[in-house]
Amino acid sequence: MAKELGRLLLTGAAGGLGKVLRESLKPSAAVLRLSDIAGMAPASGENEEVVPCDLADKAAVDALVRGCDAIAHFGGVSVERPFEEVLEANIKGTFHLYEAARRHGVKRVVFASSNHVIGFYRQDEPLDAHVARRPDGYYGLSKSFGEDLAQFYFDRWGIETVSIRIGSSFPAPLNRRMMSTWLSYRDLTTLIEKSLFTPDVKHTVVYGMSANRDLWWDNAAAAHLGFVPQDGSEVFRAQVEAQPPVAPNDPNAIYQGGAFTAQGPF
Ligand code: NAI
Ligand code: 15L
Repeated sequence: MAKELGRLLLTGAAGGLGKVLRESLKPSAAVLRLSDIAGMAPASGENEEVVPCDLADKAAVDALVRGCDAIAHFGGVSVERPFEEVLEANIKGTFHLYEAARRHGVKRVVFASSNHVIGFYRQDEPLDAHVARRPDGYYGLSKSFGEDLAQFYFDRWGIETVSIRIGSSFPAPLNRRMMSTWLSYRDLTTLIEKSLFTPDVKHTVVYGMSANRDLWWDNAAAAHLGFVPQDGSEVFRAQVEAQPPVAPNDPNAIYQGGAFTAQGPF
């Protein structure tokens, strides 16, 4: 049983991961405040609050954060999109969230960063959490900005963040690349719990991946979180390798960020 916060804000609650976390993070807080710009199922019982909000609206985000003890920030544009869309939801939106955290004394954020902050590294280059970032698009740039915001708000205001560079979190890996990047929902939930409740995390960067066979990322710098993944992509290998082979010049076979490295211009 995880420790319990008073009120935990989950942004992106209507999204693919948000719907999963709405259930799996229940034991982490007395009240889960669920927010998204998209429609959400109504609150069920006293342990949930549903608060629609556009992250681009600074005043609305300020009101959203008031009264919360910690934030799991999963809302925003989650794929490569035109810069103007990414700017509003991810760059301004994450700034609004940290400003509200500062104003209302929130001391812990879990930030859903992404492997696309390092997407232009090749798949044969092993990385740790300290490598220079190589974002693979506007989306990756926005997550890189989010990690810098997290560091700044720790250095200036003492707000602690765990930035989780999530690989590919889906029920199963969808292609060969995701055999390396896959993160099960169970392992994602454990990693968020560790990120919420480990003392003294400062700004920690951790790669969000399960115990897959062929890993590109080294989490030694985040060992203090005590995250030990329980799942692995190997059980899906036969079904993934039944797919047609990927051409050697396909970005999915070359770069850690896969197809994201070749999207746009819009
Ligand atoms: P998703 O696209 O299903 O969910 C994102 C949610 O954010 C959506 O419900 C959307 O309505 C909401 N949103 C978008 N713009 C908003 C705005 N202006 N104001 C408020 N809410 C807004 O994405 P998913 O897969 O659930 O990912 C959740 C988070 O995790 C995202 O931040 C994504 O970048 C990150 N992530 C996910 C990965 C994955 O494999 N699922 C991998 C790496 C990062
Ligand atoms: C991400 O950052 C996306 O949000 C998700 O939809 C996946 O595409 C994932 O990265 C990935 O790289 O597989």
